[in-house]
Amino acid sequence: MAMLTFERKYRVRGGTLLGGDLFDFWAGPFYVGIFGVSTIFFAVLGTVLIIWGASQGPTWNLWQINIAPPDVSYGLAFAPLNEGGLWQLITICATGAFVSWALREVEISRKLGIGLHVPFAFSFAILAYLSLEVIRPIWMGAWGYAFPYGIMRHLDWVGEVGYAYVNFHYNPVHMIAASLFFATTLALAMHGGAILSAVNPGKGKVVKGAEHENTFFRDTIFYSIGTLGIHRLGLFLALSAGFFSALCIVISGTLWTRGWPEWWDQYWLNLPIW
Ligand code: 07D
Ligand code: 07D
Repeated sequence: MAMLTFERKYRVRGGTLLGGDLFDFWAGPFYVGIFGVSTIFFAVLGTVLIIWGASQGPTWNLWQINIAPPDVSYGLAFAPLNEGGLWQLITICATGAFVSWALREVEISRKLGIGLHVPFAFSFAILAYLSLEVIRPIWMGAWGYAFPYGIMRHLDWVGEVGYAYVNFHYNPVHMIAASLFFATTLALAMHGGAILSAVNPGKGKVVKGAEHENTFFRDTIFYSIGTLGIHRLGLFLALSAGFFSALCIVISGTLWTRGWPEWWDQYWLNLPIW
């Protein structure tokens, strides 16, 4: 079915989670929906608040704009706008926009009658964000432990938090997460390469299919995971990377408060083989 015919057939009312027919329409190619409206509301409000925060700061340089969370002394209380209150409102807007976006993806998937894999995947990014900005700060007792909104400043935060635990590379869960990120890029590179090599073999050559791709992997590594399997593996690797990232930061400062290299000393030095 040609794309335009397909879209006409499937762009029908229904499948919404909230609000029934309200906002159940398209603006050009974009589905609106109640969650499209709430995404725009939170995203615009959050952006205005960032611009307001920037106007209160010393610079308009995009890279240096910084909107910091409240000082740790405020604990989990609301802070005055210019002392972290803006950061708190922006965090509410960001969470509202991310969750609205995920729910809009759910509504579109339901309309199409496809699985919820995409919103499920995006929810792992939201989980990682919330682990940094909400779960860990609440667990540690102050919003001041969250990362600040600034392109360069948030990198300083990652560095500072990394060194606060002496060497973050020794965090075993960070090791798993980093390995999973590497594994994800390896899988995508091999998958993208395999597909292109078969369907885009060069001018004048016959396009090949799944049998060729499967045989390539059986010949090189004895095993081909298959056409569906590679997508399952890719999704699994990527979601695991996000999950273990969220876990590695959430346990730092909560379950483990000392330097991460020390974590290994607990049992490594006590192994009976020494
Ligand atoms: C390619 C999809 C497109 C998305 C893009 C991001 C904004 C923010 C904000 C003006 C892959 C658009 C950015 C809308 C504008 C203001 C205030 C996704 C793609 C292009 N980071 N981070 C970046 C965010 C955290 C870290 C770049 C967001 C954690 C490191 C961009 C979040 C930690 C490095 C950015 C977030 C961390 C970056 C490119 C939220 C651990 C880099 C991102 C909401 C996860 C890299 C100058 C990219 C860089 C970079 C955005 C959180 C670490 C500005 C929105 C606190 C080490 N981060 N980041 O391409 O060059 O992502 O920084 O959680 O080296 Mg970051
Ligand atoms: C949080 C982003 C969520 C995004 C959302 C969507 C918009 C819309 C609109 C484009 C999680 C936003 C959308 C804004 C955009 C338009 C139109 C993603 C998030 C909801 N580290 N480290 C990680 C490595 C070191 C440290 C994760 C490697 C040092 C700390 C990953 C190395 C020290 C933290 C990772 C390395 C250190 C991390 C990040 C190498 C510093 C975290 C990925 C090779 C001295 C963070 C949950 C991630 C984390 C994290 C990898 C080095 C510290 C596994 C490969 C040793 C403090 N590091 N790291 O989580 O776990 O993405 O966050 O050296 O907090 Mg690390």
